[in-house]
Amino acid sequence: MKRTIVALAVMSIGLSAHAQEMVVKIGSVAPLTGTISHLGKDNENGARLAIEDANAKGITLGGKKVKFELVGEDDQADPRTGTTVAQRLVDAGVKGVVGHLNSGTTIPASRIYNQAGVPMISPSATNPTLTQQGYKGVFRTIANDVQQGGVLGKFIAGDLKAKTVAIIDDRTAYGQGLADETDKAAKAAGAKVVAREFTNDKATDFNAILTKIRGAKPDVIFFGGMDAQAGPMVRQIKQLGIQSAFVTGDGGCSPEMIKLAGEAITPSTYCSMAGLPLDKMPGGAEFRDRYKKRFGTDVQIYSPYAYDAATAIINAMKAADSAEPSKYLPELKKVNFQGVTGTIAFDAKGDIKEGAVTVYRYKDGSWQPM
Ligand code: ABU
Repeated sequence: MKRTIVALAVMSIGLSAHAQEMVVKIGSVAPLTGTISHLGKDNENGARLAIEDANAKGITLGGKKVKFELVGEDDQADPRTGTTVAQRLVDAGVKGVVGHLNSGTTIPASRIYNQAGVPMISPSATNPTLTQQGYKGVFRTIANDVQQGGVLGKFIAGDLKAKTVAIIDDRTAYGQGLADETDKAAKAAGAKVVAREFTNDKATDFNAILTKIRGAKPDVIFFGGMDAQAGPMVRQIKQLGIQSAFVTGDGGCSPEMIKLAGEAITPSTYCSMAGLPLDKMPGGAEFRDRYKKRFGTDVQIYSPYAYDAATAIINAMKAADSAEPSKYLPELKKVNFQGVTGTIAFDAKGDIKEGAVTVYRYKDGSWQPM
């Protein structure tokens, strides 16, 4: 009899502890299929690690123990799919979103989240328009392409002393936007843009546009687009015997780009990153090791920024003692903490306050910060 009473008491304590647990869903959206799924998975892994860390801490909100749950969606890097999955996340009741990866999906999806009052932080979308729309719950943990293109233009005309540059973009919001900013800055720094060509974000054959560019003999070829195109482009530049240096932005600044370019990549290949080198980030070395241990792969590009984005959402919820977007959004605007990538604090528009840009050169099998 005594034993039964004790067992019932233990069960009821267990049940009431369980009843007090609250599940808080956080969305993560990126292309998980297609040519840049390696980058999408990297973003999701970053957000997942932050959520696992928060759950290990045993956070309570409004007196209830919280279990954060990641709800992953695949937007296939496609703007239309991006808005469809954004609505799906809103309908699933997510309280915040880490994503999307591409500017071309993030900008249209941000309208859905804004209408639903769900805060979103992109760890990778760099097109300036994202934070210029006047949406109150839109943020990013990475520098934007006005900053990145400004640095690249100066780098091409100044450091590389290029007199002439040919510019190619993939016609996405990111690729075209970064190409425009780089074009402007390179001209302002004294270089001449001798060709302006475009492709798309599914292409793998660039022979026609490269053959046209070969005739102009530019000192530098700049490409605004992702690693899935930049890698094969570098191979074809070599095959056509073009001697120009090759420069691209953060979308091509991955280990995957080196793999795709193969033996065609040389120390005249450069890329930029809208942030600090992983080793120079305050939490970079530790993140690299923990990421490898947890997922068995190396960091591609944006996972540290995704980690910080998810942590910013969770920290704002803690400060508000609530997971309700209307309650924690004012706290999200005020976050100020040392993240993996640096200080995480946003300006009035939602851009990261201390955005950095790093230029890398390919050397000895990896990207080396210059
Ligand atoms: N920042 C490059 C990749 C993501 C994007 O902005 O489209």
